Amino acid sequence: MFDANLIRKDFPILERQVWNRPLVYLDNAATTQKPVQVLDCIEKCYREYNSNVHRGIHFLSQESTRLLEEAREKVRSFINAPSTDEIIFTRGTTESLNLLATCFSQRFLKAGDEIILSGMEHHSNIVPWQIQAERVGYSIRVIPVLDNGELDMEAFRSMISDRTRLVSVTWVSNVLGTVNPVVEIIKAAHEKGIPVVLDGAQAVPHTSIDVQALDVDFLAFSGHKIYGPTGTGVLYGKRELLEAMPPYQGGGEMIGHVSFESTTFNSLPYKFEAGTPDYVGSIALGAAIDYVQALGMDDIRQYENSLLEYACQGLRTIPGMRFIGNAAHRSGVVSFLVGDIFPSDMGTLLDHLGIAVRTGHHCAQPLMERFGIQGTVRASVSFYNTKADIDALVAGVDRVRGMF
Ligand code: C6P
Repeated sequence: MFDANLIRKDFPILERQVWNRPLVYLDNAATTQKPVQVLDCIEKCYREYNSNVHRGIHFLSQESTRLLEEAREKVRSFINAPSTDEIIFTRGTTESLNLLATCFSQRFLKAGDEIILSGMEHHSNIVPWQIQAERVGYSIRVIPVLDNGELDMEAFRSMISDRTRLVSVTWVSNVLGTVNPVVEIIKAAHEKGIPVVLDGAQAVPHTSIDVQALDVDFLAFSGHKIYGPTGTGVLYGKRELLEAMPPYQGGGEMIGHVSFESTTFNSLPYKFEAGTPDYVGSIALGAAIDYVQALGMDDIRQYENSLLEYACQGLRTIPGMRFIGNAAHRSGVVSFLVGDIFPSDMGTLLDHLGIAVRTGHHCAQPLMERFGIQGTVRASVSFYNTKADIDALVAGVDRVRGMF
């Protein structure tokens, strides 16, 4: 049985009081809290194993290298990638997407080409492509978002052309919670031989992933959103694409041989991991993956979906409530506005009741423009949240409404 109250005992921060009230943490889409298993792993790494990886012949270096590569194997198995060579450790989704935009554009894109993004992308899946589009001369087409917060799939199909070279979309919207039809998107793109990138930042923490069953070409996600340390992340890519791409950054570890005349590069995945990596972070990300796998990703999905549904039911009863996004398939987050209360006012007053939510544009300004709003109030759930947290949110929102 899934027992959130028991699980909460693994998360010391959830015991905190804020403004003399028990913390109700509903900002999990921004970052998740860390279980003692991850905190202990970080401490143990620095206390017992700390030594630079892939560089030392000595005992500690061999040990930390082994632990890092074991963590890579945990990530591989977690997303069912064919090989650890295809798992690149990064600083997070943002760095994964910047790496990809830079290296993919350099190798595969030219002036006159097109790539397709969607209207619900986080800035991390817009700006890196824009920077490269300006440099290379390709153009960006945008899948429109329907009023209910779903992608206009008909429009998507009609914008695939002979010039399309890549589709890069978010799996789950960090604002709307929409779970996009990624199987359909990948199938439509692959029928024309076009590779697909999935921004998995808001999907990977909430559902089980199988990159081979999906046949997705690239997947980016952040460690800190899946109970791991900040500054960690992953880029998965199919071997043949990664091999064809040039390196992202130059420096230690990514080389084969260096001379002033020419340099050869290391094999995958190290070609894309220049410099001393955050090996402690990645090892602790492995501990986070162990943790969520022990809970079971399917159970996590079911529990969180029921909590989200419970939240929507409660919030719906509040006069003046307007949900932003009503897609048939949703995950993780609920965004809303109440009457004409500014989201930041709602967020500040909720905070004084001990309730942490995020307010604002959520790094998705084009989506805000699409809905003609400045921002939203967003509550986002984790498996350690309870119905009591949701009751506190609903009561808090209603109380704030009553103040205006
Ligand atoms: N969204 C949110 O509160 P980083 O910052 O690199 O870990 O993740 C970037 C990112 C990329 N794509 C999506 C869909 C995301 O949701 C995020 C991060 C957080 O919604 C912080 S802005």
